[in-house]
Amino acid sequence: MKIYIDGEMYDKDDAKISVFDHGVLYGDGIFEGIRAYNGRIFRLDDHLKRLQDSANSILLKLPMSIKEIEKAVVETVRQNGLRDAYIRLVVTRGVGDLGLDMRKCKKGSTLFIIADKIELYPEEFYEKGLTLVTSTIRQKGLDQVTPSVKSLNYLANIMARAEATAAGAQEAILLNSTGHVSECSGDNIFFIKDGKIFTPPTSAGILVGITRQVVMELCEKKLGVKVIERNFPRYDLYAADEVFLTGTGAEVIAAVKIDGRIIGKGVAGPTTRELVKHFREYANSAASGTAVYEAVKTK
Ligand code: PXG
Repeated sequence: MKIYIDGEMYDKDDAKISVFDHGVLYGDGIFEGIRAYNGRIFRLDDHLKRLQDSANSILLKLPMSIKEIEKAVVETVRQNGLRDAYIRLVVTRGVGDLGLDMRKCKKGSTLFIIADKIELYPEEFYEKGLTLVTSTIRQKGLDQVTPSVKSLNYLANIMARAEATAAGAQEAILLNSTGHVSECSGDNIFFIKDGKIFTPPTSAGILVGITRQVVMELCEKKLGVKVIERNFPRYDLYAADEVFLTGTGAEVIAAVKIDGRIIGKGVAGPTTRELVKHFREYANSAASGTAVYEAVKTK
């Protein structure tokens, strides 16, 4: 495996960053989780836009231009010979001293890219659906560093996921400070009721998922249904016909049991199944992203 760090490729065992990097000392940094399907990097442009937005939001100067970062991502996937991959792109504040002051990180930010094989939910989960529980951990408020920043501070999400695991569930729902549903520990959430499709708005405190965006486009183009972004309580999930999650890792996946309540018929519903099919078709199509191996890029 070859890992990219600040312009150089390293073998896995030699890919190291300083213990004085503020990414390590304070979780001061941002990241993107990206997939490649069939030799194309899925919605790379959108991921890099979100990276830029996250960077601006935390006063972080990216070490190079978005165009150069795009090239580095493509090159890392290429050098690892992968067609289907999970790519982790991380930008840290860089090496500083033991204080919080970001001005002490004089060398500037560090960027590294790992491209690996992907670990997926077993296919049976796409038929049977996932079990969710509501976490006791609240989503960060909008008056904190907003959850829309994909920052290296994932402790709340990790703790929420641990609660799910302890309860025998696969994912945890985070409510926000007003008690509305925001998202899951690593996925956005949607529900379907009487043919209408709903998802929480950005103002609920969510990571604005790339998969969420693609699924909203597919709902409109393929199902002729415009997704409604509005705040909702857990009750709406319990009373839904179908609930599904979206994320880079999970793609589109049904949730069929939430806090002990059976949702709909207790298996992946017809609309969710249709969306899974449309999503996979799209992900493997030439329109889905940046080509890694062809000389001429088709977007
Ligand atoms: N909410 C949160 C909190 C996330 O971390 C999403 C929503 C979905 O966003 P995207 O852009 O992926 O549709 C995420 C993304 C992992 C993993 O290793 C987690 C994510 C992405 C990739 C891998 O568990 N979370």
